[in-house]
Amino acid sequence: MKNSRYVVAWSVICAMAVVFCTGSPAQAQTVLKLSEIHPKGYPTELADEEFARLVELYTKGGIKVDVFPGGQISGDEKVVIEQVKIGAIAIARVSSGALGSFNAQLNVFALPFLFDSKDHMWAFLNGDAGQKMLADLAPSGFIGLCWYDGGARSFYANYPLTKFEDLKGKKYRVMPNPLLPKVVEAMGASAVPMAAGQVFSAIQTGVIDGAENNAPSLISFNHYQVAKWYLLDEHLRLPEVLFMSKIVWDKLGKEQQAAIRKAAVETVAFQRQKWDAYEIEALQQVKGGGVTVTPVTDFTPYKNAVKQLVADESPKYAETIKSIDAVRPKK
Ligand code: GTR
Repeated sequence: MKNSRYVVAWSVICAMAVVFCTGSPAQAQTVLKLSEIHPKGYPTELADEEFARLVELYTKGGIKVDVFPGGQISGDEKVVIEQVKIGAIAIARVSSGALGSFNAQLNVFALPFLFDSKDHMWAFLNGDAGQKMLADLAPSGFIGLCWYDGGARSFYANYPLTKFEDLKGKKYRVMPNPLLPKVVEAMGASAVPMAAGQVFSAIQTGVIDGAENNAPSLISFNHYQVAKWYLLDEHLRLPEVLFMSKIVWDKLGKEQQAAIRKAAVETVAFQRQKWDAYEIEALQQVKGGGVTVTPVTDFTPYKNAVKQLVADESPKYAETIKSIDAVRPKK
């Protein structure tokens, strides 16, 4: 117990280096580490950089955010989240799919076909219920700062995958999350949970037949090089989250906390704009890389396959789903 307290205290010191620029405490600068799995230039990474710029501006140099892109700290978001929880990493940007293992309310996003569209998702995320979900990360040891767009996720594989029936009996990687394996299994495939950093070689060596993600991730993780079929069934929209360690947060002053919040909120429109442009470009790059991309015109078999699962799981998220339905675009 004594030992683990020591580890936590030491970790927080590492996450929160205080640099005394001139030796005078009045000019001390707090340096916070931010972990990002995607490489430099990816839409979320650009938003992290913008966030860092704004934090430094709004704290008048009192806080510097150091962005570590490309999974430099860890290519496993589960490890990153654990480190944020104990205060060893101050800030991270991860998928809500990964964070769902630490904060169950987020697993609502792991329900397939939850949102009708990108606009529908944002109407919810920007509304009171979406913002409350960020606030409700606190009991898990996190301060939710803002949502970012993560597009829609679809299946891709190293064998001809052009229709629903092709999923049957194949092995697909999923993010470690309590609900995601059930989604893939409901669609007839078997689910293999693993970290994003392991997927490339797992596809290459045939440990798995495929995975599921948005087009930008197929490029950023180079998966398009080993998976030559991409079936755009768009079964999930998992928003990205920028969040902070509550342990580190609680050590900051009120003004610094307000500056961090303001900076985060202001990066949302920035990230969405970068995302919207890159989503289109990345799909072109995937096609240009020799991948056969098949759009889905009839979603019926996909939706039918997960119908029972959605019915079984939905009661756990009844309040949130009510708020999601309330902003569902009229048909
Ligand atoms: C991406 C997301 C990453 C990571 C990855 C995954 O869409 O941006 O943060 O979670 O998916 O599948 O592990």
